[in-house]
Amino acid sequence: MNQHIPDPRAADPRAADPRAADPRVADPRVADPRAATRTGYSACPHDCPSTCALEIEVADGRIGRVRGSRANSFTAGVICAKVARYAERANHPDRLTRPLRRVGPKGEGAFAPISWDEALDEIAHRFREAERAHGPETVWPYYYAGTMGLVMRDGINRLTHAKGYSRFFSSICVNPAWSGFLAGTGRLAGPDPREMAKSDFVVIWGTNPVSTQINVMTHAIRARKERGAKIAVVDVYRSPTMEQADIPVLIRPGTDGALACAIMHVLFRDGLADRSYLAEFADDPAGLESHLQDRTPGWAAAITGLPEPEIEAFAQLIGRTPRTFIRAGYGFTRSRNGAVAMHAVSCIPTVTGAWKHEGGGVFHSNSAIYRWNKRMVEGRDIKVTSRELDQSRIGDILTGDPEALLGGPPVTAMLIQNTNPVTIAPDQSKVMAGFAREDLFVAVHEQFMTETARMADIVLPATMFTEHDDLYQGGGNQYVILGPKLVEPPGECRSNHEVIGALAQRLGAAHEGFDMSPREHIDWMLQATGRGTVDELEEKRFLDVQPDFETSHYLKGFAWPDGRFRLKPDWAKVPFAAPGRFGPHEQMPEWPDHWAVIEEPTADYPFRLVTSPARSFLNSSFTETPGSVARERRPELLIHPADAAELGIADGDLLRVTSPRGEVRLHARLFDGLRRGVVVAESIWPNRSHKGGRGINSLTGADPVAPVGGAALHDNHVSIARVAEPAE
Ligand SMILES: Nc1nc2c(c(=O)[nH]1)N[C@H]1C(S)=C(S)[C@@H](COP(=O)(O)OP(=O)(O)OC[C@H]3O[C@@H](n4cnc5c(=O)[nH]c(N)nc54)[C@H](O)[C@@H]3O)O[C@H]1N2
Ligand SMILES: Nc1nc2c(c(=O)[nH]1)N[C@H]1C(S)=C(S)[C@@H](COP(=O)(O)OP(=O)(O)OC[C@H]3O[C@@H](n4cnc5c(=O)[nH]c(N)nc54)[C@H](O)[C@@H]3O)O[C@H]1N2
Ligand code: SF4
Ligand SMILES: [Mo]
Repeated sequence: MNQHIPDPRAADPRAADPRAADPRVADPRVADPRAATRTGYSACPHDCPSTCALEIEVADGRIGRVRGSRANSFTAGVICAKVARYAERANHPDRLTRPLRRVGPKGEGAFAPISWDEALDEIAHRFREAERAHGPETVWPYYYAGTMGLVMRDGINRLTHAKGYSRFFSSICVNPAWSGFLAGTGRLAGPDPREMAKSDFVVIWGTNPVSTQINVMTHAIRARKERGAKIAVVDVYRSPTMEQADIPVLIRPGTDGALACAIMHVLFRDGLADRSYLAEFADDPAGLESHLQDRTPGWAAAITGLPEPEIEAFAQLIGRTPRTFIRAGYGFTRSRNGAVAMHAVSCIPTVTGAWKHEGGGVFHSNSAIYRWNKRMVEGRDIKVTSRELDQSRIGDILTGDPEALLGGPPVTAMLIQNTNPVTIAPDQSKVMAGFAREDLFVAVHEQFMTETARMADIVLPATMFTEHDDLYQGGGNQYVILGPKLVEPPGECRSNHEVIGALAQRLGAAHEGFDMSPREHIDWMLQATGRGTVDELEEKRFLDVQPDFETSHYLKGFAWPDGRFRLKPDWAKVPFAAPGRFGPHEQMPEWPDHWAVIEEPTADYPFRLVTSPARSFLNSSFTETPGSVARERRPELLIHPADAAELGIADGDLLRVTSPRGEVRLHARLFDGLRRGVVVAESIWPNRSHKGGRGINSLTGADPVAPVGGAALHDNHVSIARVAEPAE
C-alpha cells in the first residue's frame, strides 16, 4: 500500500517543487495568489439537474464572482442566484477547517481540535474494533450527492468494496422517477433538452425549475419568444414556475396518473392518437384504449381537483400540437404511486407520436448517455457480497429494525460524506434516536457543522469544488464538464478522495484506485469511456455527448428487444439496478392509472402535505449562507385562506403540524394558490430553525415506494393546529 495520501502532483512534471510532496503546501497549478483577477472554468457541483458550466473569478487565492458560461449552450450564461454568490459559502467564517473530536455528550456540540493523524487513526481503530465484534457489515459508509463530482462522490464505494463493509443502496432521490420512466422507454434518456426551445407547447410537469433548475426556463422561454409557444405547468401549488405559466395546471398531490390517463382518453376519443405510430412503436395500443374507456375527464376531475373543462383543454392542446415537449421532473414522483405516475406521463407522447418530432417527446434525465466505466473510481472489479442497506431507511436501520438490517448485524460504525441525513432523511424521530445511540461510532466529513456533523464522534473538514479536481455530468443536459482545482483550501481541509485514501491505507484496503490522484482518475475514466484525456478536456472545458437525433427520439425503436414502448409495463422487469423489489410492487396496476396508495386525508389527518424545495436553499445546503436565509426568512406552511379560516388560523400564527410519524412547528402563510386541503412547506430548513427543534422530515415516511424504493417525501397526511407562541 502507498504510505502517503496519493499526491495529485506526483505525476505532474510541472510539480518539480519539492514542497509539492506535501499536499498541504500550495499547488503549483493554482494561480499565484498575488496575481490579479483571473477566470477559472468549472462546473456547479451541486445536486441539481442543470450542472451549470461556470466561470469563476479568482483573486488573492479566493473565489469571487461566479457566472454561467455563455459558451456552454445549455447553461447559456445563466445560473441561479445562490451559486452566483458562492463566495459567500466558500469564504464563510463558519467553514470547518480542522479535524475535531467530540468532548461532551453526543449531540451537544462540544468538540476539540485534533490532528489529522489522530482523527484518521481513531476512525481506523474504531472501524477495526467494530469489525472484530460484529464482522465487516457492521460498518456502513454513507454518502450522497452533496457533490456530484464522480471522483469525490463515488470514491467511498471503493473503500466499501475493498473492506466488504455494508453497501449503500441509494434511493432517496431518483428511484421512483427513474423506474417509472424506464418502465416505458427502457432507457433513461430522451430528446436533447435544448430542443425545448424548438417546441410549440412546453409542458413542465412536476418540477419547479425557476427554483430547482433555472436553465429549463431559459430554453422554455426561448420557445415562447421565438415561436410563440405556450407553457403549461403541472404542480400542486402556484410555484414560482407556475407564476410564469400560460396554462397553470393545479392538481392535488399524487394524482398525476389520473390526469395523464384522462388526457390519453381524450386523445383516443377525439382521433388525436397517432395510430400508425402506435402500431409500429407500442406494445398494446388497443389494450390501452380499452383500459382508458372509463378514465374520463370527469373521473379525473374528481381525483385531481382540476375542473373538467381544464382537463379537456389541456388534452386538446397536447393532441393538436405535434411539437409538444414534456419536461418531467422529480417532484410528482415523490409519492407512493410516483413510479406509476411517471410511467403514465411518459405514455402521452407515445399516444400522440410526438417522439417523432424535433421539439417533441418527454425528457426526464440523460443519465443513460454517459456510460462511465467506474471500475477504478468505485472498485467495481472487487467481488462483493455484503448486504446493501437502504439509504432512505437509515432511521429503521440505526434503531435496529431486523428487516431493514436484512437480518444482519447492527450498524455500529459509519463514515458519512456529502449528506446530512439528520435533517434530510425521512422519519426523523427514528433517525435522531439512531444517531443518539452510545454504541454507534460516527465520523462525518463536512464543509460545515451540519446537524449530522453535530451528532458525530469525529468531524473532518472537507474541501469545496473549487479546491479539488473532479469530473461532472449533466443529468438534465448532455455535457461532461471538468472542474479543476482553482484555489487552495482554507485551513486543513482535505478532499473526500484524500480521506478515503488515508483510511484505506490505515485499514489495509488494497486497490489500484487508492494510489491514483483525482486527476488520474478523471483521465482513466475519460479514456476508458472513449472520451479522450483529461488534458484534452481541460482544453475544451466540456464535451457535448448528446446522442444523434434518431437515437434520442427512439426513431429506431425503444430500448426493449422488440423496440416497442411498454404501455403495459412489466414492473418486475424494469431495468433498474436494485438489491430487490420494494413496497407493494406486486399490487402495481397493469396499465397507466391512478394508483390509490397515497396517504389520503382521514378524520385525524385531514390535510395533504407536500415538502417542495426552497428556492434559495439546495436541500440542506445554503441554509448556512446569510443571503439565502434572508430570502427564505423562516419555516412556513402555505395554507389556503378558507382552510385557515375554518381552523381559526391567521397569517403568521405558529402551527403544530402532526403526521402519524411526528410533529413539527412552523408559521402559517395564507396562500390561495393551492387546492383546498393541500398544504406546502418549502423545505428543508435545519431542524433547529423550527421551534421545538424538530424538522420537516419528522412528518415524512420511509416506507419504500414501489417498485425499487425511495421515499414518498411529498405524500403525507397531516393535522394542523394553532399553538401559542412560546416566550423567547
Ligand atoms: N422533506 C424533504 N426532504 C428531502 C427532500 C424534499 O424534497 N423534501 N429532497 C430529498 C432529496 S431529492 C435529496 S437528493 C436529499 C439531499 O439531501 P443532502 O444529501 O443532505 O443534500 P445536500 O444539501 O445537497 O448535501 C449535503 C451535504 O454535502 C456537503 N458537501 C458538499 N460537497 C462536499 C464534499 O466535496 N465533501 C464532503 N465531505 N461534503 C460535501 C454539504 O456541505 C452538505 O451539508 O434530500 C432529500 N430530503
Ligand atoms: N433551489 C433548489 N434547487 C434544487 C433543490 C433544492 O432543494 N432547492 N434540490 C435539488 C435536488 S436534490 C433535486 S432531486 C431537484 C428536484 O427538483 P424537481 O424535479 O423540481 O422536484 P421536487 O423538488 O421534488 O419538486 C418539484 C415540484 O413538484 C411539485 N410537486 C410535489 N408533489 C407533486 C405532485 O404530486 N404532482 C405534481 N404535479 N407536482 C408535485 C412541488 O410542489 C414542486 O414545485 O432539484 C434540485 N435543485
Ligand atoms: S442552477 Fe443548479 S447547477 Fe446551475 S448553478 Fe444553480 S444549483 Fe448549480
Ligand atoms: Mo435529489
